[in-house]
Amino acid sequence: MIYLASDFHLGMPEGEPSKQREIKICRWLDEISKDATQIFLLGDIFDFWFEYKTVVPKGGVRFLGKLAELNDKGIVIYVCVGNHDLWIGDYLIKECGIKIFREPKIITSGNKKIYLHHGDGLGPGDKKYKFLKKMFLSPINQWLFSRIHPNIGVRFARYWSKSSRKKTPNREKEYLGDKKEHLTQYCNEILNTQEIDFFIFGHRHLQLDIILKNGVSRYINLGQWFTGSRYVKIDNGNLGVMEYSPT
Ligand SMILES: [Mn+2]
Repeated sequence: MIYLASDFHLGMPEGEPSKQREIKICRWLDEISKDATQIFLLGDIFDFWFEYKTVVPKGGVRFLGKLAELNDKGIVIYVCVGNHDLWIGDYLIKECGIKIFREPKIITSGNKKIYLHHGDGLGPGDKKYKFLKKMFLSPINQWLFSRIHPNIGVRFARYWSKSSRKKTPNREKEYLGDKKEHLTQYCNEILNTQEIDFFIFGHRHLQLDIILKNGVSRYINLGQWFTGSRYVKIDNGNLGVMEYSPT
């Protein structure tokens, strides 16, 4: 059984709300671990993450421990790096045994082809972000950032993450239509050259299940776990969109 979820944004807001969300995520992971063979977390698992050579940000201990535990049980856990945690390095790989991917990944289940990514920087537009992403991923810039004391660097990054969210408070609320949504446009573009049954993304923070232009393929957006708890379960090509409600 394959399970997918996205956009936990652990660490935001700091303190209790994030901790409660972390506990809920761990319970969900426990629940699905009963029959999961693979788990895909499609990005922004942390609201901010940076690995200094010998230091990682505080927080997320239960969650990281749970990933390590499930990995030890033999469940394969993949994390697609999102725009909020694009500085994930090899700490999670070494400590928790997870597999990281940054480019879109196509998997198969039964006879279905499934296209996975966080969703940032795909499709037309968003030029400013695409430029920023290049800057953020430049090794020299990462090296420079790592020279700043973590107390200052991490605080600055959290502040920036918070203020960038404030600038676009309404962007997440509604679907803008097939012609305006970058990810829908992107899926339809991909369908011109490839046969894909399901596209699954996060990033948009809006739960979506859209039939694409060929009339059969679907674009599913996993939404976010601030207020939602959507996940997808795939069993031999059969896809179910579910909501986790702890019992
Ligand atoms: Mn996000």
